[in-house]
Amino acid sequence: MISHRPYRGLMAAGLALALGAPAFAASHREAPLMTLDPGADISDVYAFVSYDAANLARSAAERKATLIMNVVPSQEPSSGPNYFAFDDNVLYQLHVDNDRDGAAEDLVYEFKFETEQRSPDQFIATLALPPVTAPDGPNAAGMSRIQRYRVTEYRGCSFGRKGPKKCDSVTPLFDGQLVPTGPSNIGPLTTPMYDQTAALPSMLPWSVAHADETRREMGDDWWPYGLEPNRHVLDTFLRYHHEQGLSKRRLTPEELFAPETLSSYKV
Ligand SMILES: [Ca+2]
Ligand SMILES: [Ca+2]
Repeated sequence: MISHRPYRGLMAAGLALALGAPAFAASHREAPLMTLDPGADISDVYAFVSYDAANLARSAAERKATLIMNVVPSQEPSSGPNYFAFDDNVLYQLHVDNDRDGAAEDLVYEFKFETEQRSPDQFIATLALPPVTAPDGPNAAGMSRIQRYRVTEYRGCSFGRKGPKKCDSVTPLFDGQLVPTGPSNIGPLTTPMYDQTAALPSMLPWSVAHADETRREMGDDWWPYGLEPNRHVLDTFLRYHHEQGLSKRRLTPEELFAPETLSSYKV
């Protein structure tokens, strides 16, 4: 993490081709002081070739990649009613090393957030009155807090404490316009039609179709949460584990979790 003023800088560096880069990496709650600043705390960073059929049909050189940065780590889905937000004072950057020289400055995507608190008297960030069916505008009237962001693409810059310099190009994406973040997926009463409400439609044009296809193949809840919905998967894994000699006896799914976890949380 690099400090900038007035922004605190947060960058996920060395994506894709510089996995050996020593200085910056993602981790969950990796240092005591970092726990005081969850909006600037990276958890996971992902980079992969987008796997929709249209992209895979392109030549290797023409394929597009998906980059994902997660922040505000180790939160529970039930930690409402005011859910998690990005920080206007953090400079979020994804750094990419395209030429494998260990300097992840060939391509940088920078995200700056602006938060609007529209209803100061509403102490819950999102209410179902009326239900939220759009990320912004009249159909987002139930949201007292709306976060929007701008994205800037930097190519061929060198980055120092004062920011980028000597760039080949600096391009504001989305025509430099603010883009609304999706609301938290609170539930069907507050955020019905969540696929259409959240960031999916404003990201990639095929994302909604991809989600529809996934739902047809895997049902409405393709990441089931909790021990019971996943019991058969865990039990099968433990059976394989035992059959292949990796465990001395066949463990039960409950034995994978600390007893305190099972009593305190829906695991
Ligand atoms: Ca972290
Ligand atoms: Ca490089």
